[in-house]
Amino acid sequence: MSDLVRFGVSIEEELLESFDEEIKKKGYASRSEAIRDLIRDHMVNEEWETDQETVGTITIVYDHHTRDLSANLTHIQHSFEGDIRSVLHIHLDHNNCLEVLVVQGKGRLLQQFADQLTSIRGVKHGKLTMTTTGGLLPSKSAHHTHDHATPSH
Ligand code: NI
Repeated sequence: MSDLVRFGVSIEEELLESFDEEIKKKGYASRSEAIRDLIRDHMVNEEWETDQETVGTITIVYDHHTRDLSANLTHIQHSFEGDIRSVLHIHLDHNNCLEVLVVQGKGRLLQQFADQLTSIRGVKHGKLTMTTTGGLLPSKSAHHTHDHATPSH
């Protein structure tokens, strides 16, 4: 962990009281931890909005019986210009599959990819979670070699 710095903040008493109430409900042990999380959350938005190299997860739920769906999903994933770091697939019940993709790349690229997957016929629900390390990520896609030695399908 990097060095901690203390700083003072002036804030209206009422605002601080409602903030304290709110973070208590959420289970924060300290005001500092809550403020750190708020700042990190802001940094995540900033990173995604400025289209930097970043990471996220895309969760989709789909009925695998839907015609052409599996082929479409595979095709879109192979055409993705960013990096799919990992995929988790769970057969939820007789019809439904849940897939979580861990993706890395430029923010806008990841958003487009999530939209593409979510809008396929048969995909019932899709959600992109944007996250970050809080620091700069080295671009993986820049030196990416894709030799299809271990096909995923
Ligand atoms: Ni399945």
